[in-house]
Amino acid sequence: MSQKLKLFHNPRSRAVTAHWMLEEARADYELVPIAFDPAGARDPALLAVNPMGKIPTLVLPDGTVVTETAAILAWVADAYPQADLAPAPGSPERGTYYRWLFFCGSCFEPALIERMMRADAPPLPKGMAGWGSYDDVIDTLEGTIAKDYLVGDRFSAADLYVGAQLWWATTFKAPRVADNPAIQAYVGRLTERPAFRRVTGG
Ligand SMILES: N[C@@H](CCC(=O)N[C@@H](CS)C(=O)NCC(=O)O)C(=O)O
Repeated sequence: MSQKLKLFHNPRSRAVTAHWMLEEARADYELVPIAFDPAGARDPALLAVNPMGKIPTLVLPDGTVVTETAAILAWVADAYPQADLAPAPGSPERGTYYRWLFFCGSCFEPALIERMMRADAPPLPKGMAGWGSYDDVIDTLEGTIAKDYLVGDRFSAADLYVGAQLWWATTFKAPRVADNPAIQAYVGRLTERPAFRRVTGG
């Protein structure tokens, strides 16, 4: 059995975030390229491990499958403690770290998708939508990223995820992101990191 981690990957997908994380951790991994079929057919090798047919999907050497970007980042951070990408379990910073790591998938991403893909529809009721509203999400992020890092005074997987999503949102000109000097300064600091440049070829 291969001792390497396997990341199902496409360079134009959320798998870039997981790839960036594996590079930050200096993990031993291989990429399994996944092509997107315009007709929507999913790769059978991917479906065999993840019935959602989604990437990123990470397969561990023992065959365990980890899906969902936040889960992959949390797993990698804990598996490579020497890379110092997460505060120690039980430390006061751990709660803040989890908060921002999970904010992306629970709040930022659905809010962004609602705003970009349902721009003409009335906003969903704030009390029902788990992310409240796009503007609440952006206000919250703006207040948080004013300091260099989300957790304490150093880079963590939470910055990697928030930074990757803000960078991704910038590429398609998301309102209040692409034209926001504080957000762009934060994204700029993170995307200068050598590991990010290695995965994006920048
Ligand atoms: N909840 C997943 C979302 C993953 C996802 O939607 N990935 C997209 C690529 S960015 C995908 O695999 N799309 C291909 C498809 O659904 O066929 C995560 O956070 O990782």
